[in-house]
Amino acid sequence: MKSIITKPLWLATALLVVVGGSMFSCRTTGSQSGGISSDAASAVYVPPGSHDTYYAFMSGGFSGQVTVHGLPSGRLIKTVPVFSQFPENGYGYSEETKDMLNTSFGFIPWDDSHHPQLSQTDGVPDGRWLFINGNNTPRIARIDLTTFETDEILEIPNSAGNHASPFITPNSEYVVASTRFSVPIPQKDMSISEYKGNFKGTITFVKADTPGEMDVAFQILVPGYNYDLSHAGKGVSYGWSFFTTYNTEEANTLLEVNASRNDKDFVAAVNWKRAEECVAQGNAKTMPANYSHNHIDERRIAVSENKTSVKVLYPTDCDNLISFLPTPKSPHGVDVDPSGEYIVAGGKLATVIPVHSFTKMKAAIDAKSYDGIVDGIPVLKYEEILAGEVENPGLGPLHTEFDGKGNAYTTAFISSEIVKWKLGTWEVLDRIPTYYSVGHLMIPGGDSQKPWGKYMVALNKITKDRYLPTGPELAHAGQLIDISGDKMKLLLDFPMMGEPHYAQGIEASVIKDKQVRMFAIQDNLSPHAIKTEAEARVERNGSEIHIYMSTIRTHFVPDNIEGVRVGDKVYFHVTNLEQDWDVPHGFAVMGARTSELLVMPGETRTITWEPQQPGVYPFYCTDFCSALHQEMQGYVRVSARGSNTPLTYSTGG
Ligand code: RUQ
Ligand code: CUA
Repeated sequence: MKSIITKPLWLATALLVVVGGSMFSCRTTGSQSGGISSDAASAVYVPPGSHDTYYAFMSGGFSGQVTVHGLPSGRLIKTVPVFSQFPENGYGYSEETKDMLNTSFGFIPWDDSHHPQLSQTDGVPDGRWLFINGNNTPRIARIDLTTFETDEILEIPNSAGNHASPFITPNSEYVVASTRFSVPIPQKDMSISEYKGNFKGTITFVKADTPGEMDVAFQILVPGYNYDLSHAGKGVSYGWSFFTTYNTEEANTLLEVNASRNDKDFVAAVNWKRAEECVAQGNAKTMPANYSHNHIDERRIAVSENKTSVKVLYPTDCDNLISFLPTPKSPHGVDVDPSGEYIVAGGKLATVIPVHSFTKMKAAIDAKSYDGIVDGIPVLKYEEILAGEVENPGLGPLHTEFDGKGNAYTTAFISSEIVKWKLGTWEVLDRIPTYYSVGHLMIPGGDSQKPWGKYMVALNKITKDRYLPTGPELAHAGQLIDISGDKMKLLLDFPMMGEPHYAQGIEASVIKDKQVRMFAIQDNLSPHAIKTEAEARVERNGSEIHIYMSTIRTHFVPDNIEGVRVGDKVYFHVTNLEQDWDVPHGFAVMGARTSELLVMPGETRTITWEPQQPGVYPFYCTDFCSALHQEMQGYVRVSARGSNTPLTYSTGG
């Protein structure tokens, strides 16, 4: 969400002049510590040997990954590869995982990940799975939180820029996906100047509650706006999901000016329970589509299937499916309070934070009190559905989270601060500067029905002077803020990977005792597994060499292999026979054009190698596994093309 920085300067300047302040300029020259209180150090100190009390899942932004930090320490404890290849463990390189990155465009080794979402039961994060969107080539991934591995990725058809995603419904029924960029649907070759009225958006509901079976339940065809963010209704608004739009002008060029003309854009309120009825009644059209569904099966191998159609609902074929809630001024985030009654929009160019009332919205829909109808979608009246407006909320409000104690916290990007305000009275209670240009914020459970309202993390786009400088690109960072008292207190800065977007947090106890420690070797269903060293072997099949190799502290079997020729394709099928927690072995061979393999206890992983020249090539274990780790090695002898060196290998013991 870097685009806001490049918002026309005149806008930012105008807003600053209107408010008559120069908060931004004095902030940027402010003190380094930025008002850290004296007890901050002890509040974030997690003594050596102790655990943090929360897991925080951070989007890896343009790294395409997820990072896991502990709170309150901020310590980075894991990188989970999702949409990008990861040479550290072979994700996306090994034969068992590379199909996770299949799409209808072929193999795509990168994406831009924005919004992690924890699975929920009854509106509360339950610690089973984490979902995250791929923004560039529209996809949604599922991470299993017993292994911290990505085990499913679904591509989203009829979408372009999967930004309003994957915002989950309260029982993990659906994760949503909505197109940021409207495009011709179905795609075709046409002039961009014909955008208005011809390009369309889609809002997609993906079935999410069964691992391995993510699929598009239905899509809704919507006008050609930009769909930006979303959150599901809960409590009283259970059964609804809300999506912000901007560019209701349907401009196709110079959006920074042309999409900022309308005084109000819309929050689209989608009644997904109603959508289910319409689909069940056969009101959806089946449309050809081409998209991939990838998942890790019981063999722990990625399988990729190609899907060929989707169900599309037109709002004209399903009454009361969507309503448009007029919302000032290119809204960005949309957040629903723990009760489900208040729908808070972050009008990034607005001077107030508008809060819609779900009850009033329902009444207006029932009374058919419309301002007009667009493509079958009624537009409600702003004043009629408004619960209240937060005045003087800071400049450039973007995202809001809740503490479960009746308070809301909104980030203000332009004035670099977080503003605390009260639900119901809309009065501003407190404000705290952030360093700098805060985008999202995260309170563990802060978008659910039961926030753990103790800490808040500000997710900043710019850090300027906060860290040691590192050339042209500086650290991205989170800032931990104590929200347990009346006044917010800054506790800690900590750097993060990629550009931070959204994050999720959960009490550690929900997850930490459910961890898979190893895979039982007797249950290893890989067709390339060996269960004992005695099964280790090398087989030639034409120009393919299959090496069935075992690892255990501290040797490979086989460790010496001869008879490989230039022109062969060599498959190293490495099975880790260890049955102990935290004893992976690594594998790397000189000249391989892939990555290393990191093989977990009881698991089999395969990497391919095409030797280019005759010689003797060492391989070794890359993970320091014991005192004799440096002894864990072997050689492959490679002979010239057509040579008759016999195929031999050591059998150990
Ligand atoms: S965005 S800084 Cu990509 Cu979630 Cu709002
Ligand atoms: Cu195995 Cu080092």
